[in-house]
Amino acid sequence: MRFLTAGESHGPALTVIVDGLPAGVAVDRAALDADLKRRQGGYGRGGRMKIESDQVEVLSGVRHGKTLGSPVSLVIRNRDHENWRDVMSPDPQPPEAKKRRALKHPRPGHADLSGALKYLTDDLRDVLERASARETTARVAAGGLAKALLAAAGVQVRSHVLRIGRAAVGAEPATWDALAAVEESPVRCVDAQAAAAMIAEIDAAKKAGDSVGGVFEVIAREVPPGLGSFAHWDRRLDGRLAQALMSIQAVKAVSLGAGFRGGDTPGSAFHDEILFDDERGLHRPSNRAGGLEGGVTNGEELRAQAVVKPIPTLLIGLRSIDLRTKEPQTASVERSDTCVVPAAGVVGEAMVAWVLADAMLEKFGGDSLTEMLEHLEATRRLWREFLSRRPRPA
Ligand code: EPS
Repeated sequence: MRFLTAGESHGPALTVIVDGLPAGVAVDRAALDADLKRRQGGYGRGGRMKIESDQVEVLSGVRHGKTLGSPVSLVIRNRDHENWRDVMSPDPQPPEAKKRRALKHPRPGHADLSGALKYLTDDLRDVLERASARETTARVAAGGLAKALLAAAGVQVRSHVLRIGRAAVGAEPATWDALAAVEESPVRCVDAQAAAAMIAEIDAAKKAGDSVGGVFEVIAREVPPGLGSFAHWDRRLDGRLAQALMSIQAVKAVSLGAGFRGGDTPGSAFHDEILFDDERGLHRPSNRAGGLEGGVTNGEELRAQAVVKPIPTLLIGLRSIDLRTKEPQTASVERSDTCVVPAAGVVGEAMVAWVLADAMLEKFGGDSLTEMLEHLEATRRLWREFLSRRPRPA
């Protein structure tokens, strides 16, 4: 499977073309829109989200609620575009239109400067319009289709916030059932006390004209074992998940399972022992590996975390320069969010769902969902046989 997004933050729309989905996947537009709405929410978002009310339009690849196997194209309109028609027009404009929203002072941490050097432009709007995390709305729509495929195979994906600034949940991993309630939390956190502290962190940052980052976790359940491969670097599923999560705007670090603890914990206290009994079958008393060993899923819950940096648009401008005069200048200030960590978790779900759906198709394959599910069922039967085999006593 592959998907390609297009669209600028203040252009007419975001578009995504999803290719390679099998036929017969149920497409529930209300479910896609619900994810778009979750992505728009979270405490700490700015004024833009009051303007937008993201909804998916399906242009192709779906008929009567099911995918056809042909490319699925989706569009999400930018309502704010109304206010930016001349600034974002594809046609030549008088100089005033170009000047009206020109940005000359690159924001440290944003793509502004690296993009200006890459494209040799001193109007940073040419860069930030596409670099903007607005693009993630298209990813969430694509991820919604991946989630639909996974759901048919019994795989579910959820996310929650572990940290915002100095406020964090305890070290104990959140249970799957606790995750159901996070949508009621303004910061998508399982722990009410930690959530209150997170909100205080966002309030303090906002008051100071600053921004604040954090950490989210994505968890997938009922992931079949054997997805990915240890045979080649680019087929290892841990690497593919890390790439997908790292590619989310503002993500600066990714870990799987107990990840960073692997650097300071002895092997005996880090690895998950392997147990078997007749009642529970194969099982593991812990899951510090986060559901992956050797770049291959092992049947445990998949757990991935990502660190989201504080977003680079600050009201207290950091030191920068005017790209035209090279004189010192305070970095440009745009309307902005204070914190996007709760929203980033929803994007993380989409990216993890995408990678898992792709890996499912790789292993179980087929042009229709029916074929894929039959192959999965047959493989499950083989696993059961494999695990019940024992040599006869001599
Ligand atoms: C963003 C800047 C803000 C955010 C935007 C990402 O937009 P604006 O400049 O229009 O106020 O709200 O995020 C979204 C629009 C979104 O849908 O997530 C940036 O520069 O990255």
